[in-house]
Amino acid sequence: MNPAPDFADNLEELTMQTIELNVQGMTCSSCVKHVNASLNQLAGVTSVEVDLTAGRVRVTGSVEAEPLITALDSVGYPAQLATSTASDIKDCDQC
Ligand SMILES: [Cu+2]
Repeated sequence: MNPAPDFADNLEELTMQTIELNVQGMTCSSCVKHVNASLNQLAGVTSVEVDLTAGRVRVTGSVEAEPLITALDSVGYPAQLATSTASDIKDCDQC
């Protein structure tokens, strides 16, 4: 039979975290479904909450923001990481 596998070294442990994204282009409940589906299929995603009116998505799981953003982009909803203090933006790179 097979020798006991030793995968322990390969385990990349990502801690559970909640990532908030600002998502553009969500206009109806159908969009919400698309966004939900595209995020839920990603490895490590535990839960997805979509706030249509705020244009925000909250993803919980052992995930990084980047694959979430990539997944949303690929289904037509440009997304970016929402800062936790969105109402308190002080520095702008462009002006
Ligand atoms: Cu829609």
